[in-house]
Amino acid sequence: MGPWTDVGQNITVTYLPQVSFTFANVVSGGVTIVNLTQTGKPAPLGFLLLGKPPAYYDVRTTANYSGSITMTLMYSDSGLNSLEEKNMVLVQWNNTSGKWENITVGADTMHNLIFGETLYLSVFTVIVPCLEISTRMGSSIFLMRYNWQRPSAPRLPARNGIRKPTSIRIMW
Ligand SMILES: [Ca+2]
Repeated sequence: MGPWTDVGQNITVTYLPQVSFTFANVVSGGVTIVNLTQTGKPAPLGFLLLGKPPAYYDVRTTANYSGSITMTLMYSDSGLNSLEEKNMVLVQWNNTSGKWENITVGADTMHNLIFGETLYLSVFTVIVPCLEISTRMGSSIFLMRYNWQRPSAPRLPARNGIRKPTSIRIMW
C-alpha cells in the first residue's frame, strides 16, 4: 500500500523519503504506489542510467487526477563529476512511443534534487550523458558507453587483433 492521495489541489505524496509527487488537481482520492526496482529499460543512446545498480520508480495511482504532476527525486551524486551532474536528466517511459521522455524542469545540485513535470504516471529514472563509441567490424557494430569520470582511456575490444575504431560519436 502507498500513501493515500486525497482530493484537492497541489496534493503532495512522499515515498521512501527520496521521491515525492505533487498532483496539481486530484479529482477523486486513491492510493498511489511507487515500486522501486533495479531492472528496466536500457538508457537511450548517449546516456547511462544513474547508479550501480540503477533505480527505476514505477508509479501508479488509483486516484483520479487532472493537470500536471511534479516529481522531486533525491539522487546520489557519488562518483559523478560536476559536468555529469549538471547534465543529468529525469526521464519517464512512454509506453506509446516506446521511448524515454525528458521531463526535467530543474535541479538543485547542492541538495541533490532533480525535478520533473509530467501529465501521467509510468516508470521514472535518472540518466547521465556518456561517451559513446561505435565500432564497425565487417557486418557487426559494437556499441560501447563510458562514464565521463572513468579515469583511464576507453579500451576498444580486440577482435582478430583489430583495435582501430571506424567511427567515434560523442553524444550529449
Ligand atoms: Ca551534488
